[in-house]
Amino acid sequence: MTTTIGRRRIGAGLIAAATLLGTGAAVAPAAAEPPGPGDLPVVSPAPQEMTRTGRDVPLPARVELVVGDDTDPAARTALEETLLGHGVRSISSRDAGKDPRPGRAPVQIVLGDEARADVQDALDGVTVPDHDEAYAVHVDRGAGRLGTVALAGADAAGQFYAVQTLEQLLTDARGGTSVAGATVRDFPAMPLRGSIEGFYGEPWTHAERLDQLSFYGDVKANTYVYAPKDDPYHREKWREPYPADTFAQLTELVDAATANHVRFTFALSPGNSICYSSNADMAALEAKFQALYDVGVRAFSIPLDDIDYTSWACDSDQEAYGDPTPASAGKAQADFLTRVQQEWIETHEGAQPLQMVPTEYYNTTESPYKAALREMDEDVVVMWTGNDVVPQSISVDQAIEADTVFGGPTFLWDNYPVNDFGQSSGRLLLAPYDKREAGLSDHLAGLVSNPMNQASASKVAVFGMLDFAWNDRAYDADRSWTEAMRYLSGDDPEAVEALLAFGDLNHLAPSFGDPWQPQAPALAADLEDFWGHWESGDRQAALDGLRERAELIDSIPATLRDSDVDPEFLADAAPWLDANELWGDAFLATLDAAQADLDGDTDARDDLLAEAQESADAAAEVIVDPPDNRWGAAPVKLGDGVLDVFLEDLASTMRG
Ligand code: LTM
Repeated sequence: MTTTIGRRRIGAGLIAAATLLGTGAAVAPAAAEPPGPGDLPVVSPAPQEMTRTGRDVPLPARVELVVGDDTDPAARTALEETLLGHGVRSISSRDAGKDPRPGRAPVQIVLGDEARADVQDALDGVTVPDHDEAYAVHVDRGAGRLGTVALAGADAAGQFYAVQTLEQLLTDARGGTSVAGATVRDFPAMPLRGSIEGFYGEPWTHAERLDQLSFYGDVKANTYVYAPKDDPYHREKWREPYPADTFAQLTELVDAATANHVRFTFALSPGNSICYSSNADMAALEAKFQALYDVGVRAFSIPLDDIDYTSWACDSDQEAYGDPTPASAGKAQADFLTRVQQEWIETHEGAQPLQMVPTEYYNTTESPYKAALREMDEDVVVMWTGNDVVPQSISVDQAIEADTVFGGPTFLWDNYPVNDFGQSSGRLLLAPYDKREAGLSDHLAGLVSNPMNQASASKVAVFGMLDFAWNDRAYDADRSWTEAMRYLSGDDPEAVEALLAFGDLNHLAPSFGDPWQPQAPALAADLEDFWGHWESGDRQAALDGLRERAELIDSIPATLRDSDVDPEFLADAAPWLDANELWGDAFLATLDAAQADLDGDTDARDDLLAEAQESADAAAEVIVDPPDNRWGAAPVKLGDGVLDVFLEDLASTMRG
């Protein structure tokens, strides 16, 4: 069974089967000679440095893998899957330090720590950046069809990321796969990158979470924070242990995260009922953390968002901290979190600094609460959502202010593409990640997305966010958006075009005030051109110019349903695709009506306008049902305010 639509599209049984197929298969045909340095494949997230340094290396059917004790097992597994998914039939492995056997495979891939002697040789002078999670890839074509590929990591994660990059350097040419002749030196700009399942409403399913973890591995994310607001054992029943079956699933997630170099971060949100000064509550929290620690979790978080911080849950807090106020709540939280950091985190080997979400998470305004919270142990990492819960934009200056008021570099909880609030009712949020300033990486501890209840559809925005978190200074929203669609479609150009057009119709990004990204900007630009021609009197040019967009929109559902686009994405998007089908009909019928009008055929015009109205009415009645989201069943919003308004306006123009 195929496990993911992403880059490593390979079944679990395939490795064994393909390896058994033997070693006699022919070498892949020679790759085309590279036309120049600009012809390298796009790698996402964008590497810090990537240059063409030689000719492509044809990937033969037989490859030798050189490994050592230092080789990261997850990186090795990912590499083997990648090779077998690209036509390699046999992988032999050789221990570093042992001489190659006569008749060895034409291509050697050397995977390991940068310090290993044979890795250094294969790097041929290329250095791994001095940075956590850094890596280098060096592809060197020798005489004939020989070649060496160095995959070197500064640490285990670096090795894993070298493999992820290698996968994107594989290109098909003349029927065979080749490795682009590139040298990559790369590292992440932000230390923590990933997502926080922190929304209200139906939590993700176990299968969705497993799929997400594999996706995060593909895009070099290292963090998944488990914080679903509607998991009762995360919030209301935070003191109670997980039932055995749920705990078994959590354990499976921890293992899947580890296999993808993702830190499963376990969050407990006790703020609605905790007694900060109670040793019993401290013990309850520690017991819950301990259970997860025992199955391999090393990162923990205590979110205290969306709680009432103007009342106490017990008399002893009143005695310890006086009347409940934001300032006394800040002091109580700071004391409690300091105890967790110093008494529990620091006594548990390998545990990462505690993370927390303050109750005032949504601004950088100085306040008595924040002043009290700053007294907390300085190792505790504080999250912040930007200014406003769903901010219009996030600037470097704001991040600097956040550092000051929260007492150190903050961990950005970015509320995009989350769609659990009223303004997002009926919406799928598919616009690219945008309006975050380059340079934020200098001031943030990390960046996580709070995604939609629709896990797979969230990948569009999260892909961009992770591109930004890896290399904010090279981030290009449009490029990244297209790459996200390539990822989701398995690089099918027709599906990419349809996904981009669908994304345009689902582009509005709401906030608690005005939207921070507009609806359907590409369609809106085409409509502006239309009216320009129409009003200047060239109505035929107006209609001809818009037909292509209308046909594209009309074709989206069929193109996507007939494609290899991730079926989970299609399931998430199903109601929006249903509405799209009807809006496509309405759009085409309205243009046909305008054409009939121009041709003087008023009967045909009226029939077509009636048909368009019927489709538009039916489109307006499509609802999201059953609802994943806490706004419940809701009418689907698609291209709203743009397409519907245009169809109305054009019809009114015809009616006179
Ligand atoms: O943003 C934070 C820190 N908390 C909540 C989230 O759980 C919720 O998903 C978003 C969007 O509604 N808003 C919040 O305030």
